[in-house]
Amino acid sequence: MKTIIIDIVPHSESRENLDIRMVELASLVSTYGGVTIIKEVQKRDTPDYRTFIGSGKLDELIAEGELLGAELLIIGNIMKPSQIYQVNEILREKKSKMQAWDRVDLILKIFAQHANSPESKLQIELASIKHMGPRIYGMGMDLSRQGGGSKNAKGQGETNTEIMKRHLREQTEKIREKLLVYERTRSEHRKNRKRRGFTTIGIVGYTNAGKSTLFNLLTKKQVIAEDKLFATLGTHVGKLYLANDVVDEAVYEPGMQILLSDTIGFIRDLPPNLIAAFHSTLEDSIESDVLLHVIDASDPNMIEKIEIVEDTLRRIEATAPRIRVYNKVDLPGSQTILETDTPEILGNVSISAVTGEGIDDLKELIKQVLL
Ligand SMILES: Nc1nc2c(ncn2[C@@H]2O[C@H](COP(=O)(O)OP(=O)(O)OP(=O)(O)O)[C@@H](O)[C@H]2O)c(=O)[nH]1
Ligand SMILES: [Mg+2]
Repeated sequence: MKTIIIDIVPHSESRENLDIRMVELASLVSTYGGVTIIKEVQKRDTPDYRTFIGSGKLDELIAEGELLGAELLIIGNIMKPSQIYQVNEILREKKSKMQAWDRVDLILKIFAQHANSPESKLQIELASIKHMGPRIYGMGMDLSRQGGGSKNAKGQGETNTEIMKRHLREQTEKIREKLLVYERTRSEHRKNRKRRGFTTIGIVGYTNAGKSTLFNLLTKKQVIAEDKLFATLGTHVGKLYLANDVVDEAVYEPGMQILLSDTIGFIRDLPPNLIAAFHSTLEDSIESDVLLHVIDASDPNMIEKIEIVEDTLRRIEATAPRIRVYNKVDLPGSQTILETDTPEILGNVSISAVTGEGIDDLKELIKQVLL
């Protein structure tokens, strides 16, 4: 799918940040299966009220899209429902083949592609209603203006917008109820694990940091790990094998078992609604005794991504102490450990989940932290 991407940034944004944002946006597009044919950056301090990008720029992009046969226009920002609605209206009026999505639309589409459990499907449905709902009200308003509307049983008029809102509210309720069942099951499982004396470790981190690769290495499981954003959407739990040449199992408290969980990754600018929708999936990590924060040390934007993860953890109230795992040190240019005196950070370790370098150090650290 030929795609045009445009990112709107304030004049103050640094050159470096611009590049980083663009690389991430392009990799979201390719994760979705799109082929980026035009990348544009527009510098403006306040987005256009009506269309976010401004009608001049939009016209330009529509013309370019027409010429190159583009089907998708991705705006790398979070737009107001009315703005994205307007842009799509303009595309329709100009008979463009393109559809416009904002950043959240794109992430939701990727989530929908990767969702393979009934629970994650429900979570995405919920997040989509939250995100798309107001846009649908917008369409409802248009219909009302065209003289729509109907009467309810009591004979009182109910506008299309009201009907739409009520319908979405009911949908949301239904999904919430279904999700609650999963949430209860998860919470039962957690209680069982506690009763059986399991210690739990949750793997968290930015998307594509290597969480699933590390999970597979430590649990000998085979969760899909690939160079795509949001390859993992559900939660996987496996037993952590601590015994190896360095850590003598006899020294390790016998009978103490550790469960490791791998889950969905974080990304910048995740709207709270989206995070909330994934709450039950994230709960296994939130409620862990210890967190492993996996960091891609080869990423030039490592420090900012660490901050985004910390911020997201705060937002979901995941307060467990954590070990920072600097991954991908086999890659050239990978950075060293960022020293920190935050008391919740129990330790730092450099590893490669691919070559196995540093894994013994990590296990040793886990042992020290847990015993
Ligand atoms: N060179 C190198 N590549 C790695 C390492 N760890 C993971 N990768 C690669 O990084 C990519 C992402 O790995 P995943 O394990 O899927 O990352 P993730 O954090 O689970 O990503 P999501 O589930 O998509 O959020 C894959 O292509 C891995 O092969 C490492 O230590 N070194
Ligand atoms: Mg993963």
